[in-house]
Amino acid sequence: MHQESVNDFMDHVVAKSASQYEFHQAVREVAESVWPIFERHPEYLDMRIPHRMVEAERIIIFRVAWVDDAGTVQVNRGIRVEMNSVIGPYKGGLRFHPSVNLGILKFLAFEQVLKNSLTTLPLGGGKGGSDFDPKGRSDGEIMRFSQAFMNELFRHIGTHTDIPAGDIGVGGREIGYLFGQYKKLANEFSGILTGKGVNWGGSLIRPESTGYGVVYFAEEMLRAHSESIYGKKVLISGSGNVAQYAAENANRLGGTPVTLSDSGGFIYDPDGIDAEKLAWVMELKNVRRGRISEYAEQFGVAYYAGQKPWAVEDADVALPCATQNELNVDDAKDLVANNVRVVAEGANMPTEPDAVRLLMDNGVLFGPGKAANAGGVATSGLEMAQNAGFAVWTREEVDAKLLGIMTKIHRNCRETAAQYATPDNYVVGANIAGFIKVADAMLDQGVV
Ligand code: NDP
Ligand code: 2IT
Repeated sequence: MHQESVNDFMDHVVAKSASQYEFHQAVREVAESVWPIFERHPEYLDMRIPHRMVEAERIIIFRVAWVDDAGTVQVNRGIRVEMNSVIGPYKGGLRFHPSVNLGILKFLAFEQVLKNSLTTLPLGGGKGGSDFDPKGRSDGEIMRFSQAFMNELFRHIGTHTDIPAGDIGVGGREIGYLFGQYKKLANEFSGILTGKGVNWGGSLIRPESTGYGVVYFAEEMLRAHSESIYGKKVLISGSGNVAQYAAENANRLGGTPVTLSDSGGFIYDPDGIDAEKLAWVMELKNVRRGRISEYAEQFGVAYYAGQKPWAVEDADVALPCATQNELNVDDAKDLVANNVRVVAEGANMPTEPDAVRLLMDNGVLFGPGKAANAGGVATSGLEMAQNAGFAVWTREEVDAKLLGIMTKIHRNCRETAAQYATPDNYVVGANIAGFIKVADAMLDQGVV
């Protein structure tokens, strides 16, 4: 049976999920990494582990009907992909964005399974969301939509079954409304979401954790080559949760973040986006919900409408922290031409496959999202542990645990990569290490 090739397998995947391009992209990368291990481990193919891993355990698709401020009835689609629960309950974020569809959520859920496996914590994988567009919506509309979304989702989640969190378009505000509605419907105060407010069961450092973690991971990549982020110029895309705290941690470690972006364009601040400017960005984005172009007016720097930050010269580190496929092969050529040392993915799958190849072929250290951005979900796991033990840990405790986890993930990727490729091949390292833990658990638990 193990004569089947990656291409045969991908034909099967594509036939069963036509037009789910992002899902095909995510699965192909993993299949290409793990196929060589089937020589030594034919049992994985004999037991159809890859075929089972690409089939979600369960997908819930539901209508979300709600009334906007003008009194108009709005209808959106809600989805929760419960991908794999072999090493723990389904865990993964909710995305509210007009581009959300089943293929995007399946790619995110598939990545999440392997990412959560790497975190060292007992977390399965899932992802959900809606095609609801929060842009321009009032707080009241966000609340009513979130409540309507939870009116169905509450049946399917639970502390030992499925624990959603935030992602694009879902931050502290939305988690609050979702949690309040869950509590009303279930008549129970329990940790069924992570990213909660710190006064009502949330963990300190969870908002910071994805951005902090990606910078800790980039630092580990540099340290493996006797370098550090200290004094280095850092390009960041996005200006949401992940981008903001990536910039904060780059500053903490002595780097200089110089760009931020949103879907309108990017700003370039050659003097660095320091703590004071970052506080202004957080107010802009998290309170006033404005556009990053306003930064350029506020601080007298350049704004590049409709462009991405990857061509900025003399940069050392690039952290794509916005969305999938935001860094293409031409962007990768710019990064190589500018001698960038490290690309670490804060977003999920922001780098297109041919761009990944070009970067790695040219000696750029490349940290794939499922390893580099795993600090967010790992800290969600720490929030779950605190909730389960009625405990509240300090900032310092959680930050130290986050750093420890990122360091372990980095070491695991390098050690695994060294067995099958070269230590610097973090793609192969992350995919194989993440896969083996899930695959072995699936073998242990039988054909289900
Ligand atoms: P936010 O909603 O807080 O911020 C998203 C940012 O990305 C915004 O600046 C947004 O700009 C920009 N963006 C979104 N879609 C697009 C697009 N199609 N084109 C250009 N820019 C876009 O989300 P997060 O910061 O939470 O998430 C960012 C990335 O990180 C996502 O890939 C997410 O999956 C990933 N991630 C998030 C984790 C978390 O804990 N939050 C954990 C691990 C990964 P605009 O406002 O103009 O749309
Ligand atoms: O992509 C991700 O890892 C997240 N959006 C965070 C998931 C979580 O459950 O904290």
